[in-house]
Amino acid sequence: MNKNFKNITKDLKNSLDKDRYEHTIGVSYTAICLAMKYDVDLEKAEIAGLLHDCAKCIADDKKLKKCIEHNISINEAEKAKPSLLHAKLGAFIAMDKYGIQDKEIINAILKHTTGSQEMTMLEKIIFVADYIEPNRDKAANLKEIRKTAFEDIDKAVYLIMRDTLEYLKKTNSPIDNQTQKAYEYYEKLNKDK
Ligand code: DGI
Ligand code: FE
Ligand code: FE
Repeated sequence: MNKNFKNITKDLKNSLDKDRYEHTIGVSYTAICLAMKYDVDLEKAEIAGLLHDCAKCIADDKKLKKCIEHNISINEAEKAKPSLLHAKLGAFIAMDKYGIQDKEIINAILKHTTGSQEMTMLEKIIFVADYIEPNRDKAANLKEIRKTAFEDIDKAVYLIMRDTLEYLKKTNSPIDNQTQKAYEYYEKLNKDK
């Protein structure tokens, strides 16, 4: 590991629970592998992977409080399900606490939960690595998506969004506009191929 990231890793070990910390390390290494395949800066992939869930273990009421305190907008879906805010709040903490200034890294953290239309390669890598990292075992179609991730990343993004939306609909969860719009974009992109 890059020496500069040692402190961040140490800090994350304290602020995340054990499973979330292990997931974080898994996402970071998986993101590095995808970055090798798709010609993206390995250190950016590593750091974005490490920090993507840095706000995940903050209690929901505290997440809401911190967002209000720092003028981070809260939409209807986030109001109903504050855990969604860990992406926006994580991007803020990456800048504010960990001193990350790179916009590409911050955007990858910001978009990692809902996805977005026209994501950059680094954004897609974090979105996909989050779903396929080796500690994940419950998600649908993992075997197929893990393989697809290294063959056609746009297709992997689409498959993840399709399965996530199906799960959200089945569980009657509020759907963020961004999640829906991102899905429609990647669905069309894959159909037009
Ligand atoms: O933080 P992680 O668990 O590693 O992964 P994540 O940040 O992708 O969050 C995963 C959860 O977020 C997953 O259960 C699907 C959910 N999610 C994604 N988009 C939406 C959503 N949940 C709701 N309610 N609405 C969304 O639009
Ligand atoms: Fe997350
Ligand atoms: Fe994650």
